[in-house]
Amino acid sequence: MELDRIAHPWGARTPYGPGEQWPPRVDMHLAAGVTAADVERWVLSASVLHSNGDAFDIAVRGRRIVGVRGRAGDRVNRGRLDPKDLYGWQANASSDRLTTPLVRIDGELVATDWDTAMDRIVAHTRGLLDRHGPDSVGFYTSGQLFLEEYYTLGVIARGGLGTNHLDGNTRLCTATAAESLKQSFGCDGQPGTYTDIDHADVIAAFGHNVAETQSVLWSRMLDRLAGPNPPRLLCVDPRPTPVARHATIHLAPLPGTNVALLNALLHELIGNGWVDTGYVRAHTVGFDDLAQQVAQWPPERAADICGLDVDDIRAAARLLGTARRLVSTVLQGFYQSHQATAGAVQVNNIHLVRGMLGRPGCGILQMNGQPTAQNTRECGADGDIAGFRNWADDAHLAELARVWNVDPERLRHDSPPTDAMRMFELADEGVIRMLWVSATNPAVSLPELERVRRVLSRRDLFLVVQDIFRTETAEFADVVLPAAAWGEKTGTFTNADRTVHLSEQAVPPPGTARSDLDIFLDFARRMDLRDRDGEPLPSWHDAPTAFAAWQRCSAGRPCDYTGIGYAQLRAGGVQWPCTEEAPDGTERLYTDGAFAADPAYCESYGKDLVTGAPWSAQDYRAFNPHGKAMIKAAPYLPPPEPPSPQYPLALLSGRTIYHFHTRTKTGRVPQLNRAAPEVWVEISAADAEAAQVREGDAVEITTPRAAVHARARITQIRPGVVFIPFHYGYWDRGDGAHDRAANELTRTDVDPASKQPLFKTAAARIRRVS
Ligand SMILES: Nc1nc2c(c(=O)[nH]1)N[C@H]1C(S)=C(S)[C@@H](COP(=O)(O)OP(=O)(O)OC[C@H]3O[C@@H](n4cnc5c(=O)[nH]c(N)nc54)[C@H](O)[C@@H]3O)O[C@H]1N2
Ligand SMILES: Nc1nc2c(c(=O)[nH]1)N[C@H]1C(S)=C(S)[C@@H](COP(=O)(O)OP(=O)(O)OC[C@H]3O[C@@H](n4cnc5c(=O)[nH]c(N)nc54)[C@H](O)[C@@H]3O)O[C@H]1N2
Ligand SMILES: [Mo]
Repeated sequence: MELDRIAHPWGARTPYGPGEQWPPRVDMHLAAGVTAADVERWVLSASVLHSNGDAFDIAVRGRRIVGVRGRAGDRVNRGRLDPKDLYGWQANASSDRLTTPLVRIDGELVATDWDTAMDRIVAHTRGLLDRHGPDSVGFYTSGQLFLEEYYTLGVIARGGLGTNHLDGNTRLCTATAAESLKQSFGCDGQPGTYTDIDHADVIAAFGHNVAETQSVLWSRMLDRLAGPNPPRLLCVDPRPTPVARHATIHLAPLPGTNVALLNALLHELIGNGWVDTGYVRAHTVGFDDLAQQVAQWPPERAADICGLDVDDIRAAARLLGTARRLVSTVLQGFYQSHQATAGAVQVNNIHLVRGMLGRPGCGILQMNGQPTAQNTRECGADGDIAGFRNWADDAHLAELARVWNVDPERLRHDSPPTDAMRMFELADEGVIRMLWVSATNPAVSLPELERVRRVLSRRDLFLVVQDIFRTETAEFADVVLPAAAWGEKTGTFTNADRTVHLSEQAVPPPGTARSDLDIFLDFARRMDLRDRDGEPLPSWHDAPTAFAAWQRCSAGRPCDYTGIGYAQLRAGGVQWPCTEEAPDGTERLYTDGAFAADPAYCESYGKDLVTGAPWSAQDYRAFNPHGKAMIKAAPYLPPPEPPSPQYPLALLSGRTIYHFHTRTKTGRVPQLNRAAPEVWVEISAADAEAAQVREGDAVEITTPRAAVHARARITQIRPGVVFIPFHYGYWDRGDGAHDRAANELTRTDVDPASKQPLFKTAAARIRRVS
């Protein structure tokens, strides 16, 4: 019998013990009236609604997707599927998919053909390049396209046009994961692996509601918890999430106080001698500075700042300090705050100090969120350079210029690659005059939406929006391009533990929609982009040839794909690096205490954790001449915009298990939409009583930016804190009113090192409305 996976999101338990293999459990959902016998083809794919990388097959009948079935043999999920994946594929067949390009004529978006739309874009780009140079053109892409698409876009933007303005919505998502890994290990790349869960005796989730956001990974944890010798669980989250409910210790710090808490935990680890001194001496630099800084952080001090019980902090430290095999996961409760990188780096420090890295059960997962965020980063379609190369190292740029066969001068800029938040500022200042947005919906997902709308509606900004639906952002566009969705195109993607999956085309796209890869390549051809020998740039023409080009670009770098082929991926996911020497891929990085941190090899020279100022090559060489892991301490700084008499509550925003982001897909899926049809706000009983709010009442939430309306849900959330999901934009509202999107309320502000926005920091007040 198929369980109702809305009511039971994690499905049935399959308990297992430490060191055992996670038992398979195959989840399947087929359209009403369809049985497995009716399915004509099963087409290989994996999830695009989170970063877990759950592998499954798409059921096809005729030219329609009719369901999905988990792949029992895959290392990531062993057949399990998340509720969004079980039901989400139905969005592909929505009747309101974009099927033709649209262009703006007399203020209205009207349907047109591809030649007209693309020629407009090309004429505009040419004009801007002639008059203002490449830095008048910006590209804002995604964590949801395929590897082949990012790599192609990166080559076009950086190598073809020569602009420095290319970033992904990964800036909002995993910029801090990448930055914290660069800070600690010299390079992006997840040290750990999901199989560490199978071995761990302690699992710690830092600002990560893994139960709702990587629900299959959580099923793995639940199965360990249900088995013999279960791991103990530490949850650090101000909310009573499902993770908190299963935790051995739940610390609910006041929002924005992570660094104070982590400093106290490190104080206890060092003070109690829970330190692997041999590891620290052999493989790290910076320990003495950390010991000095955290000496000032007795748990009493943190307890005060974080609003925690001092004994709970001590107990948590003991859990971490006496763990023999520790896995930590970190996500948006750390990444979307004012000391994002500083906080995430302290989690890395716990593992370095304890020597808990590169062995079974000892892993760090600086998580990703989006399905292909890792690819955006490694392909350099964000503020990184392809192949985890160092933008500040001329030798790296010269090498990349050779791979692309372009003039190295085209890749050289005086400043780091522009981050997305800065790109919107530059557009606001009239410097960026064309913005090409692909597979992201900034009119709902960026902070402070009133400002975003102002920028997007500037008359001197030529806006291209490439999406599968007519989104809130598309409404501002000059040209809208209809894209093929997942299931309608072929390509690879890499999950949060470096597992690469292949997703193959199952059905044709609707109307004249085309894959993002085809669109980018068409643009390059129409622009007549050429390499140094006058050959077309990029030189490839489809997904397999793009992948082959990427393999050459990745050769010798930490994310080496040279040993991975599409044929091999048909048998199951493979973890990079995968080379001739490691033909089956690599489960854990840094197993021998050797890091990708050599000054001539590292991806970044690092940054000051407080100011974000980049270190120079000299600074880096002085600190870390032999390429060891780097322990970096940070002082605690109070969050901006703390609660005040006028705005007495701390406002958090985030996710529910049933929806993905701005709901363009999950809002169109009956099961998922019914499960969470409208926006709500979580509030404690004490705060509800003070505001005379009862369960289900309509309330208004006001911050210094705006007010939105939501239904009250009274929960065990800590008093003084309220939470609103950010999924609800206004594409599905007849009235078009924007009074329910969380980002009306949020502020424009970033972590200095990663430039990730502070979605979890705002002061608010609430009142009941009739
Ligand atoms: N169902 C579902 N799954 C998803 C997604 C989705 O939209 N829906 N999106 C995917 C993506 S792109 C991402 S990035 C991930 C995000 O996955 P998560 O990071 O797990 O999700 P969030 O709800 O954004 O935030 C996690 C938790 O951070 C806590 N938090 C807030 N402020 C603080 C703080 O100051 N300190 C601490 N310690 N915790 C704090 C919140 O209470 C919240 O429970 O999910 C991925 N998976
Ligand atoms: N307040 C608040 N704001 C947040 C967050 C938060 O926790 N709180 N989290 C942030 C995070 S972590 C993230 S990742 C962002 C997500 O923010 P967005 O990226 O803006 O959210 P999505 O709804 O996923 O937008 C993806 C878009 O791509 C389209 N799309 C899907 N598949 C394809 C495809 O194959 N091709 C093309 N061309 N388009 C496609 C979808 O229809 C959709 O419009 O939101 C951020 N904003
Ligand atoms: Mo994300």
